[in-house]
Formats: sequence, structure tokens, C-alpha cells
Amino acid sequence: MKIEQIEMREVQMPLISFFETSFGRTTLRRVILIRVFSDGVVGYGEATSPEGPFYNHESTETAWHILEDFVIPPILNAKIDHPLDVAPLLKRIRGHNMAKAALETAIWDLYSRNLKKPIYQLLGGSRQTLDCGVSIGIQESIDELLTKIERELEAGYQRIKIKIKPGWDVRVVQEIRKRFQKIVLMCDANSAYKLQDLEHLKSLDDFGLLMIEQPLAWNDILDHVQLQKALKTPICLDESILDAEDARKAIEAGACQIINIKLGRVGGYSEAIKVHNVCHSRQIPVWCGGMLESGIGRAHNIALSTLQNFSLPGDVSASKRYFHEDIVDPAIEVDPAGKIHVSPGLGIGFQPKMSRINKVTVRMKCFRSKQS
Ligand code: OSB
Ligand code: MG
Repeated sequence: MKIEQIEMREVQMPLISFFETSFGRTTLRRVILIRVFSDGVVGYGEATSPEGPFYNHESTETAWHILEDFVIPPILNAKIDHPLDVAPLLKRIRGHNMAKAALETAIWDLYSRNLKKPIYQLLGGSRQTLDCGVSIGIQESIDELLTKIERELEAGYQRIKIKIKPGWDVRVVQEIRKRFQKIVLMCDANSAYKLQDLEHLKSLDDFGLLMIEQPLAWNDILDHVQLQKALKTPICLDESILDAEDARKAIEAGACQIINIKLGRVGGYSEAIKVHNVCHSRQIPVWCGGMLESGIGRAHNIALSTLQNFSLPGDVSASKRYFHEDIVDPAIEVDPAGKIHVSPGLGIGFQPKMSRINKVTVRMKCFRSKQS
């Protein structure tokens, strides 16, 4: 593939309602979109980094800087025959996986549009329908949370995840269970606890939770081993797993029984597939996490979720939960049974709406290849 041009732009999309986790509240999504041009075909990717460095070390601004100064230049003038050629060219950049994934995923989209195939087919994905869950942020009151849960269940979602933090945990889960005895329920702490909270976390064992996601430090594996030994509820790691080696170590140590895979957090499809395979060969189920993506990131998440070991419902849900108007056509939709039907369309399977993208763009930069 001869890459002629790479364009990056920041788009700003207000969320329909705020999304609050143990690390803070988001009201406006600022994401970076990448467009890669080759021979009349365009591939799309999204940097899923949050606005501030509170989930991991990345932010919209660091992703912009790393893309502009370090990720785009080596790819712009390289010979790329296959999207798997991208990750090795970015290997010397330490960390900044979300910035790397933005371009890597765009090149997968470009490559598969060139071959006139959907990305999921090139990945070897086999799932045609995906089971969907939702992630519900911390609310102002338990009543508001219960109302939100009810609304999502009515929409068909198959699994409810709530965000927890000290002061918004056991009592909240207890109230949910009083009202909804049988639902598939889990919680995500985004690293809000320490091993000293072990006794408190053990009381979550009484509620039949599907899993507890990332209770301890964002960069920890060993304390999770201790915690998992003491808990009946499976631990799922999110923040701590940055590549396939982390997954192998966490599984071998007994730090978790489930892993959440995010394309951004692991640096793109090539590493996501490796994490998937490491987990699959060790009988550890995975599911696809979300980062409040626009339709472009969401469509990439759908493609990834078609791989066989994505056997638990993901945080991949409908565009209309997040935005009044998405930037892809059609918007991402979930059927009344809580399923996404995988699009057979080329690349990510959804058409970016340039008129909408132009409206929400706040800055843009273009890079032209010296080769063309
Ligand atoms: O930990 O999974 C997380 C959103 C932002 C940052 C981290 C997380 C999340 C979510 C939202 O849980 C998932 C989604 O609906 O996109
Ligand atoms: Mg999480």
C-alpha cells in the first residue's frame, strides 16, 4: 500500500449524560480521528484516550503530540504491505498505546477496504451477532441508578456493569439486587481500592456478581493475586493488561479469571489478537471494553469482538446511549434482544459521515508522504 496522506483531527462530542467513574466525570468527549489515504481509498481510526490522564497516563493532548511527532512520521514514509507491519515500526515508542492504536486500526480499515472485505473477516472473526452489556456510571443517587438500570434492561441489554468507588459500592449493589434479583451484574472500580480493603471487598461476594473489574492499582498484578485468592467472585483485569505478556503473567500468577480487551489500551489489533489468543489457550474468557468511543472506535470494537474467545457480553452498546448524533452511518444499533448484528460492509462496516465530522472538528493537521 502506498500511503499518500495521513490526516489527524480532534473532534468534540458532548455526551447525552455525564459519565462518572472512580477517577472523575466526563461530559465532553474529545477524540482524535485518523484518516489514512491511499489510491482513492480512506481508512479510519480513533484515539480512545480520555480527556485527562486518570484512567491511564494518556490524554487527548498526549495522543495528539505522540501521533504528530512520533507515530505518524515513521508510518508515512514506510513500505506497508500489511497492517501487521505497523506495530513493529512503532515498537520503539514506549507506551502511548492509544495513540499507536489510532493509526494501526486506521490502516486495518484502509487495507480491508482495499481488499473489499470487512475487517472482521481478515481477523478470522466468526461471530455474526454479539451480546451487549452496558456500563453505567456513578449517579447522584441510588434511585437514579436504579432507574437507569431499568431503562437499559428494557432496551434489551444482557449485562449491567456499574462503576463503584469507596462510599458507592456494597450498599449500592445491595439495593440493585433487592430490585433486580436475577440480572447479570458486575462492577468496575477503576483501581479505587487497595489490598487493605480486602475485607470490605469480600462483602461483594454475597451478590452473585459476574466479575469485579480492576479493583486494585492500575499497574498492579501481584496484589490482585492476593485478592483473587480471598474472593469467590472472579476478578477481571482492564487497566493492568497492556499486552499479551501482561496477560500471560496475570493468568499464570492467578491475578484474574477474565480479561477485558480494549484496542486502544493494547495498541491496536495486532496486540489485541495476541492477548485474545493467550487467554484462549488458557481458557480465560475475554470481552471487549469501551472508552466512550465515537461510532468509528465503536465499529472497530465490533470487528474485534467477532473473535471466538470474546464469549462474555462487552461494553459495546448503541451510539444513541452516548451521542445525539454519531459520526457514522448507520449509527451503531442494538436489537431488542441486546444483540449487535455484525455489518458485512467493507472495513469497519460503517460509513463515516464527513458532513457531521466536519461540524464537530476543532483542529486538523495533514501530513503528506514524500513517496507520492
Ligand atoms: O474502565 O471500562 C472502563 C469508560 C471510560 C474509561 C474507562 C472505562 C469506561 C467504561 C465505559 O466503562 C464503557 C463504554 O460504555 O464505552
Ligand atoms: Mg474498566
